[in-house]
Amino acid sequence: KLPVIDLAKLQGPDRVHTLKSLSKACEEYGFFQLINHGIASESVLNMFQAARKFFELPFEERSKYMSKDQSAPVRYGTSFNQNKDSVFCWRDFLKLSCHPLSDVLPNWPSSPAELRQAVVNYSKETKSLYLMLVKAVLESLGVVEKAENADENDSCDHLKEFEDGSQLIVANFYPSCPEPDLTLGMPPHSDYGFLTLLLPDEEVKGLQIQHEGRWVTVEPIPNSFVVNVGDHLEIFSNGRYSSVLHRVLVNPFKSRMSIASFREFYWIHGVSRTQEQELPGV
Ligand code: AKG
Repeated sequence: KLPVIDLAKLQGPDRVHTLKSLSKACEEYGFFQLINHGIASESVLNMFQAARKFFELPFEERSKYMSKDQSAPVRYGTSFNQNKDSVFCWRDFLKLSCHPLSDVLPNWPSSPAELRQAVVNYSKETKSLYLMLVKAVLESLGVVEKAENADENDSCDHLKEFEDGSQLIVANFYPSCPEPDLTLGMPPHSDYGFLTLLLPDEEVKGLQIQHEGRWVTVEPIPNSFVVNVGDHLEIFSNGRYSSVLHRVLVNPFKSRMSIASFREFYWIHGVSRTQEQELPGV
């Protein structure tokens, strides 16, 4: 079972104790589940529904957003390349760059009609949650003493750097797979950023993390995020917090969706330690 962190407790009298639990989770698992995160369930629902509708569009419509340019404001990808006999992994994705919103928005898909608004709302809400978590992480590392009351010349400057930077929202869609033992939704990898905020499918499991040499399945908790340490935070913390390998299994009967939100800070842009392993049997 993954450690659970209660954001409400982080903001109350239990902060010090909760910061210790946060620290332990980041050291021992590199992952935790975040409850009472304060993001409106409507924003979450709208985000999932709009993304699902996008994946249900005809291929001709979705394929308009395919791009080899890694920095394109929108990129759609599918493992189901009609010209190849094999699949790399069993996943479709829609990557939307959210920075700055006014510049990228006109490039995002215009269909389904509600997608743009859903992503704008969701990205704004996750940005504030992200900053709250970054403050907590810095405090747990002892980089700032108490983030909210931090000395202006010292830690506030430090925190300010976290307010800028890019945000990427990735919707993942894993279709049901007739032979789930032959492929993976996503191969083992660690995330490159500072922290990843993931909304997993509440109905369908699939995410596994590496812990003490085994693959541990994440049990979804309703209305919660899965948060994980990325490579940048592992480096920033001098290896105290771990950026842990994780992967996604596919389901023989049900499709699965997840929404990941990544942020990258300009001052550590370019630091990357991608770990991708070959998939057996694919
Ligand atoms: C990623 O987007 O990097 C993931 O690992 C997705 C995990 C998931 O779909 O549960």
